[in-house]
Amino acid sequence: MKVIVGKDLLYVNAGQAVENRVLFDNNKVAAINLISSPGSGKTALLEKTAELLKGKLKLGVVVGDLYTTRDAERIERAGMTVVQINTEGVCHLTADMVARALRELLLSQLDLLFIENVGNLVCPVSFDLGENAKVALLSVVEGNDKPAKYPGIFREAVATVISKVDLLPHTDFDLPACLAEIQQINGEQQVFVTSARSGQGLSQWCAWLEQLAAGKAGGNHTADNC
Ligand SMILES: Nc1nc2c(ncn2[C@@H]2O[C@H](COP(=O)(O)OP(=O)(O)OP(=O)(O)O)[C@@H](O)[C@H]2O)c(=O)[nH]1
Ligand SMILES: [Mg+2]
Ligand SMILES: [Zn+2]
Repeated sequence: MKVIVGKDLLYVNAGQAVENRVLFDNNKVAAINLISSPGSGKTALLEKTAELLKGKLKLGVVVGDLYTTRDAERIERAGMTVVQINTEGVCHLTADMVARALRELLLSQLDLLFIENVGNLVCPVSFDLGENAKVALLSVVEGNDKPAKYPGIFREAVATVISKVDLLPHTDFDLPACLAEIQQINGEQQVFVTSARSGQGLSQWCAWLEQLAAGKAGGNHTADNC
């Protein structure tokens, strides 16, 4: 009987992630792995980002969901090229799933590729997808204690998006305490305080994305604010 342990799976995943990364590099596409708890606002952020970067960057999305195509439909309506991965119950994306999705995309025609991971703050962190940057989302309705309770993603993230700040007055979320905790875990990362509802913080977020894409393209892109 052959038993495959998690370590082997991660080893296989790492190999495929290297191949994905080569593909992104060859096509000069910046790939972002968006990771958060279910419902933190990943798709809403992408919908707004599409609106704000329209005409500036060519955006594509690979979206992971356990079953439905609801997010893909929203992303398509927002005007982005999208490929849906249904994981059939698996609670994270793997590099192999992403590789199969990439076959459905014309990467050479994109500047930025978002990979919306399955809503889950824990195991997606362990699976390298070949992305250039992991971005964490944390909404203010989840509680400001989350960075310390789930430090893995906040340690690895190049940026954290605090989302739904329009709801701040209705919660006991301590924003300064949360920002301090994120800083303590990883002081190198960018933090964006945002609302997809009011638009707060999204111009800074989009400017950062433009910089990221420009870096990947070798400086061919402009870095206008959106
Ligand atoms: N008030 C407010 N609601 C938001 C904001 N962003 C998202 N929402 C709402 O939060 C809910 C979840 O948003 P989604 O964008 O679907 O979240 P998600 O992280 O993509 O969810 P999963 O893909 O299921 O993990 C929806 O009802 C959104 O309308 C925001 O900035 N402010
Ligand atoms: Mg979503
Ligand atoms: Zn998982």
